[in-house]
Amino acid sequence: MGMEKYNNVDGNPSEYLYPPEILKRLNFDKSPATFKPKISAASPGEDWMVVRPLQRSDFDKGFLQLLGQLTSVGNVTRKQFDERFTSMKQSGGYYVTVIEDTRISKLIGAATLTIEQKFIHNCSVRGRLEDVVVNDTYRGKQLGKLIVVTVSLLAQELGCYKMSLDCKDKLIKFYETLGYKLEPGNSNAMNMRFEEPS
Ligand code: 16G
Repeated sequence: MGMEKYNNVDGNPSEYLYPPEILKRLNFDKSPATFKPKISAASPGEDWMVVRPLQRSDFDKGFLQLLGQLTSVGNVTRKQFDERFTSMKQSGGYYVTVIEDTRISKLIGAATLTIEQKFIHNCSVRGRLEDVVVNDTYRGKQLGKLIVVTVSLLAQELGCYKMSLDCKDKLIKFYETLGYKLEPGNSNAMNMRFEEPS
């Protein structure tokens, strides 16, 4: 897989958001999650499944429809998608990661790691797990675990001192099995919601 596909920002549809090679380096034995059978980002368990960075062409592979299973997406046009892809890539720190069913060229899972630069902890970086979604018709393939462990190991690989998330109460147990903890006295997520532009 050539780096030219990664570096290209001229609208090449197969262009990656970040270098795909990093995912192959992740050591799944470092995760507290248990996979039965054993799978990883490099070997996701089916030959028709691939775990990879978001590509520009994913607009046509149902990425936004998949996100629509998580929350409101709105009517995002191809131009808006393209501009956001370019802007995420240029600013760095956005690791949108997906699972594709290559038999039908559709995305069936996604999760994002965002990296926040800090002055604290020796100018360290903090990871945030965002927008985790798996197509529920693929139940039983450990895809939720696979995509979350992938981006969590990626956070560690990229030097994050911690990785945080917020989620619905019913998902706490799931994230606990993957190594996330409710820290005593420090486990509240608070939001201030603003009116969204129509
Ligand atoms: C969940 C997601 C968050 C997403 C939000 C959308 C995870 C771990 N958390 O909290 O990333 O942005 O839902 O909900 O995936 P909202 O549309 O109400 O902001």
